[in-house]
Amino acid sequence: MTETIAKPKALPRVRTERPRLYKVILLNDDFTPRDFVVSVLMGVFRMTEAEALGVMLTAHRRGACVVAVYTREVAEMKARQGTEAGQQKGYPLAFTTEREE
Ligand code: TYC
Repeated sequence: MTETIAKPKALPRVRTERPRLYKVILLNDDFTPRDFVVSVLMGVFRMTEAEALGVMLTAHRRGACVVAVYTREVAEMKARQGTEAGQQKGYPLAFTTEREE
């Protein structure tokens, strides 16, 4: 009887790529009240009042501020929720998304 001894098989090399990340960016405008911007940042992005105030002031002074970084679907959903919250009140508040390098 012939006996074959199986050679141990090399494990396949599995390559997992990390998902690309997207920034949510808050854009300044001249009309949306500051405290409304703060309340949207707290509600949609789960920020504390102090964090939201800092982001709002940076956007106000510099024109825009990165709010947070997420995978694409989450970033786009949060940007839409924030923008729609402003539209409901008739404000031009706007969030955009941008792919990270
Ligand atoms: N510039 C607005 C004002 O003076 C406040 C504001 C801040 C609006 C940041 C949008 O992303 C913004 N009422």
